[in-house]
Amino acid sequence: MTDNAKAASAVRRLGVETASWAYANSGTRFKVFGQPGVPRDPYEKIDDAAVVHRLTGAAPTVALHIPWDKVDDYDGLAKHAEAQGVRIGAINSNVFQDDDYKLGSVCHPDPAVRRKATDHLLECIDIMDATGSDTLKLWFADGTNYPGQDSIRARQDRLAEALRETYGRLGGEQRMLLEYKLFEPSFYTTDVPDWGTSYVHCTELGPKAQVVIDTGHHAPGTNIEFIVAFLLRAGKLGGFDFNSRFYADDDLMVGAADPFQLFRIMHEIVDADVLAPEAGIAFMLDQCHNIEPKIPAIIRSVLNVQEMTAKALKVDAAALAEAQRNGDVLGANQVFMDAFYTDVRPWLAQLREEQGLDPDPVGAYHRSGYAEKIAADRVGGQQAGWGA
Ligand code: LRH
Ligand code: MN
Repeated sequence: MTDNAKAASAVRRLGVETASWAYANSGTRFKVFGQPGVPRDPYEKIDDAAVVHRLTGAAPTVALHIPWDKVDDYDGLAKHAEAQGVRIGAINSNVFQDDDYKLGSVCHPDPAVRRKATDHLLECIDIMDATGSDTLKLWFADGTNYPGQDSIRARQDRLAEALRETYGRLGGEQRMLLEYKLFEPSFYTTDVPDWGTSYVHCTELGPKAQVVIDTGHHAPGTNIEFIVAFLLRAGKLGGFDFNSRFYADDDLMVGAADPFQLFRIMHEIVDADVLAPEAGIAFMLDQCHNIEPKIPAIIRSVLNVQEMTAKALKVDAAALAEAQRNGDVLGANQVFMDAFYTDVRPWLAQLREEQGLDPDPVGAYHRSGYAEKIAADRVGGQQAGWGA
């Protein structure tokens, strides 16, 4: 198989997981703007995710968030997804919106609150069993706002205890991904603030626990691709929550604020030969479309991941390795930049046509009339959101 054919096959097999909550209303503390046609329930969120997959051919799974996607019949929801041509992906826990969690959830000083939070994590695994999901994604807002508020070490002991119990409940092929975030909503300590903290907890837990990198959760100037390379080498990278930002956890479209960063990240993935689905790296979107139309924004995001991956597959690996071996700093950088500056869009459009897809998925969405249809159909009821 030629390099070009290998690259084409790799791109065709790339699966980006969209987020159910990105189809719903979201905003900031200042305002949550509604939009016409926003889903009212998880079924309608899955319908929209299916449209993204139908038009891109590259978004076969959709992540759920509990309780935002709570339903009476999870098996029924999974069957609905299947009928629509997608599958349920990661199940995201939520122990950050209940009044009891003001001082934390699994790290809370009160054992009764910790019990409640841990029971929610276990409930999420029940939902994985019911939907056929193999991935539990954990993010904790837990932290403190003032020095002295609580014991930093004691909170880590509490966290480890809850993670241990949750890990023990995982069955068969199931795994758990531990997400970290530098700050917000806590502003002094966050109990899982960085990759190192997540890495140590995941290593203590065992092989079914891995780190998830949310690209919006780092201090400004953090070299994220270094973290990617390090965790890959350690066999502890489980996946990504892709988005982009100019300042903090802005949750903008991946590749919008810093396409070169996304290219550098995907280069580490391609270079380590872990792009294929069987390598088990989850490429998930975790975004909020506060002002832009949500479905075309998510289509655009999937295409951004495809484009930066295609550019990474265009890196002349042999020339790069030789320049690196020879200490040819500028030569190596030139090889790297040549790939980044390669316009892969015509090639991707051709690949889509070969797959029977419209070469311009965003245009195809606008031409489909789907936006008008859901705006007309989805009248009444409560538009879905973060319920905060
Ligand atoms: C926290 C986070 C986490 C999700 C939430 C929707 O900022 O990135 O991944 O649970 O966003
Ligand atoms: Mn995230």
